[in-house]
Amino acid sequence: MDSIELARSVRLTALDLCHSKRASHIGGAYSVADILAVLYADVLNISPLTVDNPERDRVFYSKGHACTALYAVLNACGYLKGYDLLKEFTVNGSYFTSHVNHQIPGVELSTGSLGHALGVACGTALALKRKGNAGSVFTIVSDGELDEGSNWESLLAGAHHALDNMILIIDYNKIQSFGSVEEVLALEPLADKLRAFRWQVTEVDGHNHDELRKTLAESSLARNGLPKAIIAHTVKGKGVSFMEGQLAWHYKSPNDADYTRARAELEA
Ligand SMILES: Cc1ncc(C[n+]2csc(CCOP(=O)(O)OP(=O)(O)O)c2C)c(N)n1
Ligand SMILES: [Mg+2]
Repeated sequence: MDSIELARSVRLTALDLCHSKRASHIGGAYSVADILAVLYADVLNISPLTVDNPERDRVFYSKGHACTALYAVLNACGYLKGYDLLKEFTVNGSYFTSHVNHQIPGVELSTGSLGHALGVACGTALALKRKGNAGSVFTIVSDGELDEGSNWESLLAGAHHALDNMILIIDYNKIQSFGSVEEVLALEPLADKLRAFRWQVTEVDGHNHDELRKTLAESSLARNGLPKAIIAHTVKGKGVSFMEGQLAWHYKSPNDADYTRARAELEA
């Protein structure tokens, strides 16, 4: 499956999951869908057979509330053999909790309490460097999540330890739970802040697969003493017209009518 088909499949599966289980956070799943699709289709040195290989690339998915997108990409890429994601999602006792669970094959860290994965990823990247391990460490954070001070401590540490095997991807959809990022707690000028923290910064259209592929691949290869931050400009709810840029779809679950309309748009 190419990255475009994979992204469509991720959005369709997230829609099924959120609709059938009355689950939340479809807006944040849709803003990150293209990033995940390009990573898993074209960039990562990992496969269902190498999830435990020490030399693998790592993905730390910090925005654990948007679990449906991660579960969907792992499912489409064959990591979840023996599981029935659609049936098991949110069922009591199943691994497929409504925030990301590390017991699932291919998941490095349980997340959902925002602000924790970047620190763990930096520690992992430092350990890999010390061992001479070639793996890259990708971390995906949301923009509202950057309100958590723990991220800024991790940014300091990443630069201090020259973690050039670290690639931070910011899903900059400009919306958090209860308002826009700029009105709740402004991040701008974000690129300048990251550069001042001594991270190499690239800004991309987070829905343009060619741009994502090029930037992610180059960032993974460049071992130049600098950790990399990719600011991916995205749209919350991307792919479904009535969800795009709408705060309500941070939390809202699609009803039957929403489901039918969204499915038709995604399949068109
Ligand atoms: C530590 C912590 N505080 C609060 C929450 C509740 N919460 C869930 S999602 C969210 C913010 C969502 O906005 P953003 O981080 O921008 O994510 P995205 O737009 O990608 O969905 C919050 C505050 C949480 N999960 N963890
Ligand atoms: Mg956001």
